[in-house]
Amino acid sequence: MDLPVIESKPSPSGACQAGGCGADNGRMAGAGLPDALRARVQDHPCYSEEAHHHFARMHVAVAPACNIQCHYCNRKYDCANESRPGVVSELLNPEQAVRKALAVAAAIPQMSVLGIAGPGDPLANPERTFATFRGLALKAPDIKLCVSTNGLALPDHVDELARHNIDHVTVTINCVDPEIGEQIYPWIFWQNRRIHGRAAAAILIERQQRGLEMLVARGILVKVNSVLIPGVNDRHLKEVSALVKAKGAFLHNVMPLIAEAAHGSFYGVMGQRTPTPVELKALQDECAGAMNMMRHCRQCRADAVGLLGEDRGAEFSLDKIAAMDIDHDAALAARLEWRAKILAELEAKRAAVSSQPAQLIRFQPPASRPAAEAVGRPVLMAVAAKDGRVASHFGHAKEFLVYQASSAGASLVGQRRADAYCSGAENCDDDAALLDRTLAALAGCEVVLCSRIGYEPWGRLAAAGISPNGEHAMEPIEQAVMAVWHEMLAAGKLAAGPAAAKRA
Ligand code: CLF
Ligand code: SF4
Repeated sequence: MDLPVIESKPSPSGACQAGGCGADNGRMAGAGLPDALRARVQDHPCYSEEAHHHFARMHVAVAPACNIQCHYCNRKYDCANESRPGVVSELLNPEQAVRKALAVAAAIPQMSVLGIAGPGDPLANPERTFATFRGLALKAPDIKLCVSTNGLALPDHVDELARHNIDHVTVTINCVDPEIGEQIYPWIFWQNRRIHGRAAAAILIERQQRGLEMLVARGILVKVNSVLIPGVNDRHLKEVSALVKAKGAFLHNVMPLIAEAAHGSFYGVMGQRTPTPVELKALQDECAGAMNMMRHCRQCRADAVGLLGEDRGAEFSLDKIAAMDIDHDAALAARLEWRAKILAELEAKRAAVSSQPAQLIRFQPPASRPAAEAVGRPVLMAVAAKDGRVASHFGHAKEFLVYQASSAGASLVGQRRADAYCSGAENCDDDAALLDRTLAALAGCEVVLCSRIGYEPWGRLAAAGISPNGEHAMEPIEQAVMAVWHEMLAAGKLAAGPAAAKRA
């Protein structure tokens, strides 16, 4: 069987182009990217918003140790720089990790990326991390390799990352000022010494920046994660965003702090406030003037498996894998077939969009509706989505994707977690307390699109000023969102004014 061609990496100047791609290219694998760059991100669910509807990632928890302490971390849980605390991952050795990755890649043809993101720091465990990458690269060379690090050990490992053909590296950079850093990091462990306070933060920041520059110089795509900590780095992250973009980072992912007393982290115990969805979006919007922002991160676990937003890890415990009968050649063929099909569909979509007049790009209304002139205020709409379509029952949704619709088109601006409160297949009327929580999670949205919805939630949404809409079931999300926006425009509901300003 022919193996896929591994893309050669562009020169450092190509990577500078990566840093230079505009914030308007909010979908990251869209028409605005140079072809060579698009080829590198179009099947990575984190680096391409489009891809996240179609391609899956998995993490293997092979990295137990960490070389720093973050105030939002409790070592009982996974590294909070890349994954949310919750349940401790099943720690694997490299051989087990490769076996698990191959089993997942055989069962889920959408799988395109293997990431190592914890439970500690992958580069504080370099032997285990690189042994895992080596093992998988030999047996499944079509799978992209991805790593997420706090950056302290990064300069020591950039050459090895490049040698292993690791094309996507995430560095968590929460600050570029040691005065702010000492409020986030109580200590680091470096050169066989524990270093505290501002001196520790200064070393960490210097190592992160040096590592970023070295990666960019080698043409490796860099995503920067930042944890938004209200009152600590919220006013500072715009400066971080501008700096990492200037140094050639491809993408910036500002994630909300998770701090709950039950997690036992310093911030959790001290009652540090977490940001609201509105604060998160406002900061992402501010940074977007200078940087290409990621809006679809799910803060997934260090052993997450599947499409972003779903976790199929329980299907692939070591005992279940041992019982699986796997045909690796057939699995590889299925992955390549899936990839070719999805990429052809995305290419066709791009070609259709680029053949339209520039001012009508992005889902203009049917001829019977008003043209997409620059009138009408932006509207936030929550979508119960699956595979890029309006495809989930309202009561079954565990998350809603939030799109902003305006005369400029539809763009993803975030996601809100929800509890799937409905246990029945035919209605959505089950659990009132869970419904209350879902309603609270949808604050600020004016419309909810879903494939079906029951009478009770319909009435509750309407009473809360949110219009439920089940008329676009199975349509592609952006097409459905823009159709609803144009209906609202035609009905005279989108005049700019105080009410609109208040909602935004
Ligand atoms: Fe994993 Fe991270 Fe690679 Fe993605 S996750 S190592 S870049 S393959 Fe993705 Fe998960 Fe957000 Fe991370 S949604 S937490 S950004
Ligand atoms: Fe915890 Fe990750 Fe910070 Fe290490 S880098 S202390 S594992 S959040």
